[in-house]
Amino acid sequence: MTAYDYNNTRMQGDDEFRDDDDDGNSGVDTITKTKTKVKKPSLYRVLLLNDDFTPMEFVVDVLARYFQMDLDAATQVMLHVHQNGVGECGVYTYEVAETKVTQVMDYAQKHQHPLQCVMEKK
Ligand code: TYC
Repeated sequence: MTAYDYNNTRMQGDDEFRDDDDDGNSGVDTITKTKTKVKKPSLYRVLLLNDDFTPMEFVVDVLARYFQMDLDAATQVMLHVHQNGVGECGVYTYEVAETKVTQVMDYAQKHQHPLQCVMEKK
């Protein structure tokens, strides 16, 4: 009989159980320890790319609308992208980042602007 049984498939627990005498070995308890397995999610940067055609006001609107920036922050990020070619809008878990990219691309397309939004693993 194994005294310790590590079960790595459990998502939470960290429990230590002291069994009853179900091993039939009177006076000897089996301790089962479940190891807690917690993984931090990978993070992704959402980036805006510069182009020569999308109006500055539209980019500021996008940053305020989808990245919860106030007018000052949105203008700063827009100017950074305008001057450097690329800039960070925010950092999110995979699904949130993917949703932001889709929202920005759909919104730009709807308004017939060539604005590009991408994500990259941090
Ligand atoms: N370069 C654009 C212009 O001069 C403005 C712009 C800024 C476009 C940021 C895209 O991600 C962008 N109208």
